[in-house]
Amino acid sequence: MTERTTVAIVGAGPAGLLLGHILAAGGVPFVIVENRSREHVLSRIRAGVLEQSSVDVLDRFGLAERLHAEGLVHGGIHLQVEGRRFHVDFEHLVGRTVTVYGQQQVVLDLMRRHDELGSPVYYGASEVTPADVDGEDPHLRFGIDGEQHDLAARFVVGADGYHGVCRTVIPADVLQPAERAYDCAWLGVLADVAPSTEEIIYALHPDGFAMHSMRSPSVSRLYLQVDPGVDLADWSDERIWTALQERLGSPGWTLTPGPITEKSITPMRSSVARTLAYGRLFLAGDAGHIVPPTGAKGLNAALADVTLLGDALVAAAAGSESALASYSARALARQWKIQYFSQWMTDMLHIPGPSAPPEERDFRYRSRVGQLDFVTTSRFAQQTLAEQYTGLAIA
Ligand code: RFL
Ligand code: PHB
Repeated sequence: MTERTTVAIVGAGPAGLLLGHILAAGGVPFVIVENRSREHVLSRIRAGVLEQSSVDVLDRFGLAERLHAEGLVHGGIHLQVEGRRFHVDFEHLVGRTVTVYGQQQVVLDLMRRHDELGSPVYYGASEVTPADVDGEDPHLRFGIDGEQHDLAARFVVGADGYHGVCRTVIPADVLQPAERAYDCAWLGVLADVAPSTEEIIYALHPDGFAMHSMRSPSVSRLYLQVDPGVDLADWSDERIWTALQERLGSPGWTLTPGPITEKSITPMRSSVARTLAYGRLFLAGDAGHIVPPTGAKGLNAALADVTLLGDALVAAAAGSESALASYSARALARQWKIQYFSQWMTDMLHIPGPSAPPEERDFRYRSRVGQLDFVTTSRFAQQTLAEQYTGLAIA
């Protein structure tokens, strides 16, 4: 089957689905092609924090109705060190907030609106293959239920995540990602229990980092720093709750455990492609860059990318390609600020794992206690954190 569109979007994660809405609002034809089933896409448990800038973008396209009804507005976060818990008050410091609303819910809202609009979104596509993206006649080839599709497009967007196909069609000497690996990973759990805190707690402990987040008034999301190679089978629910209680413990406070409904390990790495543009192919979101989750930036950066790219594609479809020509440079300049912040938060809150020499762990722990003591007593440091955590302008 041969089809033609203006923008072929690979990937129906938050980036691809929001881009579709921006193009729809601008009257630009598009097709979204996703290799997993709709159910699989909706079942992935990931990010939970939306910057104010992300909420603003969803509002701009009328996509935030349920978010405003069900999302939890947080005026700050807690930083904890040596059992001392300190509230960083974003509203007071920078007059901004963040909203805790699961990535799954964002994706569900975006999908439902595409259903209402009757948008062309293919799920379960096989062998998705971008072709001739560096020529005048780009194509996307894929199979649906055994039928071969050949989609011709003016532009192809890779919104297919870090393990997607689009970045692989860019020659290695052009893509050239700058990368950093971390010596730790996060064990994340979802639990059917009311959160024991109103706002997120980020804690540094001699055993490593721990975090208490949430998804709703009755669902908690918690994370523990672990070594990258650990086996989930070694982490019983009881061991997890004991470690969380130990690391998040603070005088006069208790953590209420509950049934764990999901467990996973997330490795931590940073990677930024040298360019997000190759011929008529543009990368957005995790396809172009990833950060460790400590700053809560991945989802927000994906939404910011497609805001820039969507506006540029709408202008290009109307005959002006100058915004598209500068998309990669603008998105990467913003992204490197996000990389810096994510690295800063990660380094501040993690120490080397148990396999590192004890003297090194001790030095790193003590220097981070010093850093957290500084941040929790300096208004300037808190303002810097608050400005970045609540989100940079998308421009
Ligand atoms: P996604 O969400 O990975 O979506 C890409 C989509 O492309 C599909 N795909 C393909 N489709 C067609 N053909 C192919 N060959 C394809 N290959 C892949 C995939 O199936 C998928 O549907 O990328 P996108 O849209 O760029 O969104 C990025 C975010 O998902 C990601 O950055 C965040 O989840 C990162 N992240 C967090 N970000 C935040 O802003 N705040 C947070 O609090 C936060 N916490 C997290 C996180 C990520 C985590 N994990 C598991 C990686 C916490 C965790 C634990
Ligand atoms: C989450 O709720 O999943 C979450 C919150 C803050 C982060 C990362 C993840 O920094």
